[in-house]
Amino acid sequence: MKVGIHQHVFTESLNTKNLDYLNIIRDIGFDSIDINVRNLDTATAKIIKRRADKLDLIIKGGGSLPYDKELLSENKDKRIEAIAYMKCLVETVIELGSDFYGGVIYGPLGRFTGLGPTDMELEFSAEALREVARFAKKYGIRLGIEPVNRYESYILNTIKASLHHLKKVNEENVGLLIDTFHMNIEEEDFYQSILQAKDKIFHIHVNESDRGTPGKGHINWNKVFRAIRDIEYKGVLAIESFVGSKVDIASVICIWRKLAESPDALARDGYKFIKKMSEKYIV
Ligand SMILES: [Mn+2]
Repeated sequence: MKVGIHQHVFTESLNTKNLDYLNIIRDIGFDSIDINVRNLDTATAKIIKRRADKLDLIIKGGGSLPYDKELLSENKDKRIEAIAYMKCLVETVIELGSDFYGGVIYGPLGRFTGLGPTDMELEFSAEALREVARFAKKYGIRLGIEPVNRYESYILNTIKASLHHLKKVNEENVGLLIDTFHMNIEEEDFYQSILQAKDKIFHIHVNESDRGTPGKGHINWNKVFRAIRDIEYKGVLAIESFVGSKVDIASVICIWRKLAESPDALARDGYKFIKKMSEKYIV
């Protein structure tokens, strides 16, 4: 099983000055890195790709829609603007040489109306995803919609609702990015919910109940790994946490404290734990 880690464990933004994080990650043993493509220009993306290639490190693109990209607005111009923005992010994913782009890409993260999703909003979301998926497909890129907990979005909170949305989108290269932190809040059972999604799962964020070090909280990892084994998941298990990220992320997902001693400690301890669990269940 390939184990990855999110850049946000180390830093809010990757740039030409901190590329050594890639070496640190590789040295620990990780096979893959999740990179946030928001605020990443294509020139920097190219440089990151070169370093990752040298290290034989896989890249998975990520990045949720910001608050001001009103993909679900009744105003058509705003929707067009949001779709154009998403295509720009996909262009950065192309430069990174990644085959994947996922996150809260079905509506703006952290934006609420006080109601659940309307049929019209879901239709706008599906329409936009269809358009971006067709664009991404030309470059061999798959999209992953990530259901997140109710405090971060009202559009898709569960795997079940997301599978329903996938049917509406109806594009083969759109699937799920599932995340154990969100699942711990919204799903009834880790095993059953992973099983129902099966081969629609394109990417997985292994994320502890407190968003700290995997293995130190109360996620039912035995159920998670049993399910991953039973669906014969072949993708990456990427540790996601936010030790190295500050203001920009905190304002949306409300992380106000240090989740581990250091990014390095979280990465090492998390890697050991995920490796141990996958050896127990999969290898
Ligand atoms: Mn996640």
